[in-house]
Amino acid sequence: MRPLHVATWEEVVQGQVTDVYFRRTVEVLRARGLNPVVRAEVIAKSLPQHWPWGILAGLEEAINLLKTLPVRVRAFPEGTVFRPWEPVLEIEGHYLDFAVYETALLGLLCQASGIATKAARCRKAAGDRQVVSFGARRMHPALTLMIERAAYIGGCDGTSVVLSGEFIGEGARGTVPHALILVFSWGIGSEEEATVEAMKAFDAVIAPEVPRVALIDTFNDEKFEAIRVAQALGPRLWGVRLDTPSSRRGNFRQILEEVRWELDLRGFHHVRLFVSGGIDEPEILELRSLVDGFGVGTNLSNAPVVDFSLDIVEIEGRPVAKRGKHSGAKSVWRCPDCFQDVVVPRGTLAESCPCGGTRVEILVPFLENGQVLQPLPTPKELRQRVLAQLPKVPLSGD
Ligand code: PCP
Repeated sequence: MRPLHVATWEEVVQGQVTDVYFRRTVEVLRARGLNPVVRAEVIAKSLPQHWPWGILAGLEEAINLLKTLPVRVRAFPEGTVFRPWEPVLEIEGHYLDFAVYETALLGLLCQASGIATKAARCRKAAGDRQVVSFGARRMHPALTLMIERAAYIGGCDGTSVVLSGEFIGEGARGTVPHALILVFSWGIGSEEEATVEAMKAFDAVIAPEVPRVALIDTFNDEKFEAIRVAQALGPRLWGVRLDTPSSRRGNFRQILEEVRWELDLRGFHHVRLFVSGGIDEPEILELRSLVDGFGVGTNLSNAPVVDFSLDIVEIEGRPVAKRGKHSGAKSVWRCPDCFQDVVVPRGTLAESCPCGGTRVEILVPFLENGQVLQPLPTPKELRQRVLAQLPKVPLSGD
């Protein structure tokens, strides 16, 4: 019985999550006694939506898988900025020892890196404004921890799912759903007072350290709801959330300016504005001067995947690659000052950067026959690693 239609860890480790042509390839090569030592590297030749850079994520899971195999692995540390054509991971070993794991390996890196990169782009667009991952409900729940970990590493300030909060070590964040206001409208027999009464109850029942964020678009005009709930909760109101339905959204910025004006006019300068519903980079850039926080759902959890591929580039020490790929083992050197990279044949020294900086190698030994050679930082540490790099990369490739 498989209540959730997902593969188990055991099935992944047994190589069952594999495209059948890998299994047949193993059969043919084994039958012909061909099992050379190869190097295979993971690169993306381009990135979605003309992204000039990506954030590598999913590496911890990839290492958990690869450490069950007799292979050597070099990789960029998780949370590292990468660019097209840079090998972010390289496997060295007998081809038959890892052939069937290509499908699962790429799946672990492609999806998580897409989400982490989108989160980092939203982070950059938002500046010091809050960005919270609200997208778990758009994806299969078996993926929630991966999705929200990648969103957090990429730079989100928090995630909405309880279990993700425990997994990441950063308590789950949220406001209130429309359902709370709707049920209160029934409970008190009034739609007019439902938001205020629901928030008063929230304030009375929920632990004081939880920010009081009132959802103000359920029944009435956001401006008047904001004033009413601010008058009801006063200094205990952290903010108001506008999830205004698209049919009523019109000029969202003007609605927010109006709410801000009316709140400030009445001394509620402390009440922050939080928006959600269809939020992506353009909305963040347009509203960040006015809004204190963004709830990003679909555009984060359904971020485009990074089109990583794994290709053999060396067989028994001889450089060889398919058309369209560069053969041979490589090194990637990055200048910490100008943040520019060079990809060179492995063993080529490239310390000195034209900017005067001293480059360092970023494709580092990670695994040797089951031994993990690098620390696997916590999500918090990985997030800090990403935040430290973001000032050095542009939002657009122009
Ligand atoms: C949605 C819910 C999600 C937000 C919006 C993500 O509001 O709050 O977290 O939206 P997105 O996928 O468009 O970015 P509703 O669907 O109105 O749900 P609720 O009443 O539960 O807040």
